[in-house]
Amino acid sequence: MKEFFISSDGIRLHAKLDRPDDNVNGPLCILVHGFTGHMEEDHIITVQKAMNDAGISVLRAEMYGHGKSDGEFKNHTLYKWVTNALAVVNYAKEYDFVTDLYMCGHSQGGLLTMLVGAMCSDDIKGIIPLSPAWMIPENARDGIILGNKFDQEHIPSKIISENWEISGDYIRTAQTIHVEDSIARFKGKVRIVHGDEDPIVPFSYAKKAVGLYNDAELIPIHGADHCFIGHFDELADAVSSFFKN
Ligand code: FER
Repeated sequence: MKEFFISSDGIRLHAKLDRPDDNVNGPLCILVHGFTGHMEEDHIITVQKAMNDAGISVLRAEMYGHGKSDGEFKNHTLYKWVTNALAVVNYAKEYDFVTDLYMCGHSQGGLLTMLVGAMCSDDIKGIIPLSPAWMIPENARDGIILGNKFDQEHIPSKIISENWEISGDYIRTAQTIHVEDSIARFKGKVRIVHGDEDPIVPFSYAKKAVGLYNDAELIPIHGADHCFIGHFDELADAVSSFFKN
């Protein structure tokens, strides 16, 4: 494992690279956590190990305001995350050992994967959104953020929840994003992995996305919640089998 920082417009992004074999060229997958998440969460580690076992190098990166990266949580936005993820893609493209590039992310990181995959479809061969929270922009337009209501036409300066506080700019920027456009633009392979008992991101969104993508499949994890607790073996299989075809 190598630990380092990737620069993104003056912001330091904390990153870790895990390679199955330092002497072998092969694919690399960028892996990103969700809203309030970080790179050491159990479901993220499960995915990293499963990919390494399948011969895939994994570059975990923490986005603005998360983990050990720069920035405050309350100031993060999807725009900042997109800028950060583009910096990570550009960083990964510089590695001599990489044959093919993939991207995987959980929840808000899954939404990020859908957006950045579309922006970089010449460079990213396939994407693996895990419980992707792609209803965030639609919810922002409807005045909802993770179950908290606000006036969508008069966005407050901040939104305060039990466990977090976020600037109104998170909402302002999220409202401009139309994920269907990104879905239509990505022509590579897509595998969505989603628990059918996810109480945070409805499973119905995974079914809808798979129907809209050019080349997508859904791996449902029966009985699993948002973070696949108690279902890590199925999560690992769902991810590693993507690379075996
Ligand atoms: C929301 C629903 C889900 C939301 C965020 C999420 C910020 C993402 C959760 C996660 O990344 O785990 O309304 O608003």
